[in-house]
Amino acid sequence: HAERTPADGLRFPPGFGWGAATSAYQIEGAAKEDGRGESVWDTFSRTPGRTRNGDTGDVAADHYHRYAEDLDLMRDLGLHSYRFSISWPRVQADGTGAPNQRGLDFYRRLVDGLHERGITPMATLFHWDLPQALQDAGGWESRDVAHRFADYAEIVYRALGDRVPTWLTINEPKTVVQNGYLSGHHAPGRQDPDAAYLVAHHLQLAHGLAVAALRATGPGRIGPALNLHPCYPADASPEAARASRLHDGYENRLYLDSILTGRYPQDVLDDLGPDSRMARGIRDGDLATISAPVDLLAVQYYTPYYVTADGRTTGRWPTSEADWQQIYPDGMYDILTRVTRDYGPIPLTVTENGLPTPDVPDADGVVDDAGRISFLRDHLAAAHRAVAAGVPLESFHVWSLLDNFEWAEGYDQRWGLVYVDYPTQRRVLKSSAHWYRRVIAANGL
Ligand code: PNW
Repeated sequence: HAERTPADGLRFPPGFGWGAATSAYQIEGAAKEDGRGESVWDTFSRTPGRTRNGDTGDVAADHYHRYAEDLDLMRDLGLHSYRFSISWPRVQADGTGAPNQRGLDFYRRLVDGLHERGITPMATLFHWDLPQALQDAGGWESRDVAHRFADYAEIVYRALGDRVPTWLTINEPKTVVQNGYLSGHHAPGRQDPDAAYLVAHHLQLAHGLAVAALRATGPGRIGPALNLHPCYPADASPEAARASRLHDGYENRLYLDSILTGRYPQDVLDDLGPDSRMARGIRDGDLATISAPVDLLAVQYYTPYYVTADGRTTGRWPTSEADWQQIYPDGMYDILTRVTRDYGPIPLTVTENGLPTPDVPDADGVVDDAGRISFLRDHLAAAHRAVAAGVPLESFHVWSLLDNFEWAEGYDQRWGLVYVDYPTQRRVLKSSAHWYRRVIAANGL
């Protein structure tokens, strides 16, 4: 059990896993190498006006070529766990058919390099880089894409399953729904609410089919990676309570309930209506597929929502450089304890938590990101309180290991523990990286 003593500060349970996270399109670059096909993010980022400064992931942090150096950084930090994602278009250029061995070989080298350094790999199968050819065939609006995802997952398990103990299916289905199909701020840049929730259903279905594919292929733990947002009513009125509850349905229960209870939340179904494309797209047996037992739940926490009586979200807490992020560490405690209370003691891992800071090396080359240290300290203290309250949290991953391509924000926002000087690709450990190394060594704060 977690302990707290005045002399020691906050100790995490023995064996707690300390990690950092990245995703393929955000760090790898090498967009045209070794048979990689194009993804929706190649298309989107190369379309004028879609990303800040027209930035693309063509080069990013050049991790595809510099992975060995990055593995050494991870070892120097003392990481126990590294969460990365596999690029579907590296494995299947067009999203179907025979695997591209050169693409799989890259991940094999990466995974072997992790084991050589005593770091446990945690692989995400899909972090938003859908093969463009599948988008051209309808993307996630097409039910068939969920089946193509399960085929792809099986290829990856066969190649890497012996060396990757923990698998995550789909990173943040909600962000694909909301940013890809509601705001249009992310690939594929659509603004179509009716399509958005059909996409949600197909992403959930794809998750369930990928779980079944792993069970049929070999051992290994598997679960979803969900960004969860505690929702709080903005005033004491019954209207605000009701609005906050429905907001919670769209943000959290749509994804949690379908996977962990086998039902979509009725309030959300009622709100969408029986004629919605989602309602019409749900077939008999789909929820049984979606709710196949999982081994763990990966939670990503960045920000809470404060919901007004008329259903808008509003500001209450200080924001980070990301306009959507309000800094509220107690939200970490609230969301972890709530998941355990509502869904039972399923093993949890935090797979993302972090913020962007305006980092610049000083004259001595030091990158002093004090804001990241205090953010992580406060969120870890909240996670520790959740553990002390009985939450089965087994590991924590900072988003992100490296500065990287922050989607529509391009390279302007720096989320890494490690600074990347893009013109030279030189890596510099920020103050937070040195601090995190000490946290890991002490198993706590
Ligand atoms: C996550 N929100 O996205 C992603 O998994 C990462 O790839 C990304 O770099 C990171 O968080 C930082 O943005 C999110 O609006 C996007 O609350 C939007 C939200 C949360 C997470």
